Amino acid sequence: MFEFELLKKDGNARLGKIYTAHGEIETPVFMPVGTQGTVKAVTKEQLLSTKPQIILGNTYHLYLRPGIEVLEYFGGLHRFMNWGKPILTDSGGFQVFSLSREKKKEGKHKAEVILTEEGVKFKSHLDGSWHFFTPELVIHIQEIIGSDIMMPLDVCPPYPVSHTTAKDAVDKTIRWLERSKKAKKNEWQALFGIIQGSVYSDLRRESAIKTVDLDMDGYSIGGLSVGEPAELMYEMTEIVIPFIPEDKPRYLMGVGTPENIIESVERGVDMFDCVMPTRNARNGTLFTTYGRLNIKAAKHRFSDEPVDSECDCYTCKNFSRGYVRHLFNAEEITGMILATIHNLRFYTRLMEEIRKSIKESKFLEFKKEFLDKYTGLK
Ligand code: PRF
Ligand code: ZN
Repeated sequence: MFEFELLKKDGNARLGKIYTAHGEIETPVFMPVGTQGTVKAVTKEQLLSTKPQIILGNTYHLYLRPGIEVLEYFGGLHRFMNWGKPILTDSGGFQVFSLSREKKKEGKHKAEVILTEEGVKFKSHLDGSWHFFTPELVIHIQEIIGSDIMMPLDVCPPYPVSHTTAKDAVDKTIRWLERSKKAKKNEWQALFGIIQGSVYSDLRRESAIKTVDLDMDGYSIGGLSVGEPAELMYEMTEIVIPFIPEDKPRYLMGVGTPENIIESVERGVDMFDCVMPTRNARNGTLFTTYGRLNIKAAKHRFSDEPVDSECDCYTCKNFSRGYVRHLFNAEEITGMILATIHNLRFYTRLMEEIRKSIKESKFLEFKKEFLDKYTGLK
């Protein structure tokens, strides 16, 4: 029920197709983030108007709320949220660590994550209650959620981190992947392996080799885009890609900006997810052909132009920058909705153009054209 087909290469950039129980996905693909069973600020119909192929959900959040009993009662996440297309779920490995770090920064609590060989004990960001995730439980939860693509529980260290701690994270992530694979019951759901190793080349190589040895349905590159310079992220991606078999999809987790995505596609990445289009939309930062703009700025007050004249989204077809700016300044919810629709369509259109350029063997030409405009070189 899960398959990947490599259709064409242009340099290292790849055009492919993923087959899942809930339909096909053309790659390279961007997956909008729907952490809590909704892509924030849009209804299913509004989301569909941006032409997404797959969305992402989070095991951590869905387990805490509404909880697995509710998800089981409703027959899984697809049925619960009335979403017929594919869903990928993240394991919670990353959220457990990053949400606790956020709290630490706020100076609110002490030790909130306890890492052992068995699993990870963590405090809920909602009510402070303690929970214990094991690789087996995280697979079980994702089988109740019924996602098409599951992620195993992993250890994602912060940046920077010592070689020793990064090595521990790699080793634990591998041992947990073996346990995840054994725990998996449903044939139709895919399970990826997650490559860790921070910014250490030797660890990245070791992690890639050992993860690929376990013959997973696809391979995620984790532990990047956590504050390291973009060049290091590209370097680490370049190191692991040659170890991943050509006939399996590669997913760069939590990435990124349009520039990050283009650079990573060039290096052979097939799948991306990021809160960037949706989160930025809600604070008034919009992506356009000529770069980002802050729609709240006074200069848009009398603008009768669409947000992006080259965009075919509902927002750009119907409203002016001046109107969207007004909605933001008046704190009307519709502002966030219109901005989210636009940003999501900007990202899916970017991926459509990337795929077209690979199909026509013009990826590098596309890259130059896109970046010249986007970064203001015109
Ligand atoms: N692991 C998991 N999810 C993730 C990451 C990771 O390393 C990242 C890193 N950018 C984003 N999401 N499980
Ligand atoms: Zn638009």
